[in-house]
Amino acid sequence: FRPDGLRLGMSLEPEALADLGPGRRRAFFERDAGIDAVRGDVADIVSRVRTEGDAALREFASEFDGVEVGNVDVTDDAERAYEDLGDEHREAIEAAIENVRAFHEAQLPGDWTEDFDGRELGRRFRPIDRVGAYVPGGSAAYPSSAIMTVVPAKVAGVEEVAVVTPPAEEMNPVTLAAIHAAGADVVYAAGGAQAVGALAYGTETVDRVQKIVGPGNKWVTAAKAEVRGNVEIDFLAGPSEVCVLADETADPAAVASDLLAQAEHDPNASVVCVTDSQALADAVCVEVAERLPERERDDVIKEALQGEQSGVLVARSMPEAVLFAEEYAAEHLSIQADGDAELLDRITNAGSVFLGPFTPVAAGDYATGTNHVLPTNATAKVQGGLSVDTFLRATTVQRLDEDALADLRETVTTLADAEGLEAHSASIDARFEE
Ligand code: HSO
Ligand code: ZN
Repeated sequence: FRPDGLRLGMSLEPEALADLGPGRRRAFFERDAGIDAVRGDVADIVSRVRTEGDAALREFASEFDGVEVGNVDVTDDAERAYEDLGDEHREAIEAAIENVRAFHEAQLPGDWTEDFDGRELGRRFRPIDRVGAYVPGGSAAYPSSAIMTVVPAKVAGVEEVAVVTPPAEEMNPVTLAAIHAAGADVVYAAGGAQAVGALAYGTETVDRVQKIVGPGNKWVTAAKAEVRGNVEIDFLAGPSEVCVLADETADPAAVASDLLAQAEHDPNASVVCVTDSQALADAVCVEVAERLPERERDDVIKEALQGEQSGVLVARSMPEAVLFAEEYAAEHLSIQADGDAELLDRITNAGSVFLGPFTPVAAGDYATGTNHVLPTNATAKVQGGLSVDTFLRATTVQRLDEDALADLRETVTTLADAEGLEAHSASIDARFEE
């Protein structure tokens, strides 16, 4: 990071996209979750949990969270937290759950069968049995992440959803309540790499799961990378990102506030505005400077804004700005520009897209209904975020009648013979023996 205090006030200034050097382009395009630095330590933690079970969970809770954990299983505490919750929080949680459930129910694929020239072929979708979700605690609490992980799993029909969330002297009651309200079957007070290890291998208390999902810090993410292969994972999610693609019609205050919002997640968050308008870029920087001191988490925000991975960039044209956004492949892409739908038509790489002046990214973070567990580090080029698909697997099904098999006979036996697999051919021919 550029050291704090070297500049007076806020340092954000518009930069010409065309002038970015190779190092700076790399900072934008090859964002890094920082997991390599902790891989070794994480491997040790996971292996200790694997061999020592609950005892290791307790020891790491004491060492890293500064908490002496009594019961690792806090399912009942989550239910109690829900019952004790004030109306305001309960209503907000229920409203968010409702919207997330509706959107994810709409994604449920139906089983289908179709006739392909006499071959009856189809796909059926069934849920995974046991899933684990990581719900972060730490400097911010994340009840919303409980909703975004548990609700889609339950909509998909997952029988047993286990949630792990970091222990604390006083666990965040809203997080616990949201975990319960979202429909978790069991809740464990475990955080960090050790929680991922417990879900992957099981302990005396924690039943192992078949797939681990959810966001986390670099320790959690490195642990997911470590256990991948033994257990399925969703993907490796890094610090939050937003790219705002804007033109001169955008409201600078709205753009600035979206940048400030995602920047407050993490000092390594990457927040970018790319625009063809020098006037808008100038105005966004002014708004950022004016609004930053009003924000509670201004220290985190400032670090994120000062990082090489953040900036306000001026392109020579909207097509050039679009190319940047496409290469950046944002977790969140906000388009605040005239003809936003046409601009979107030229974009293929984004985790979630927010169109127009009244669609702040924060609305999707909590309550539009879309999922906020999204691909970062430009992995939006190859995958989408959490959805009901994450919790389903597809099985294909086929049935042939005699004529359909007769039609296929020559094709199959020729290829089987070419592979030297004569018994395969014979299994076809057997159906035609007198
Ligand atoms: N923007 C985050 C999700 C979140 N925001 C949770 C607020 N709470 C995902 O990158
Ligand atoms: Zn957010």
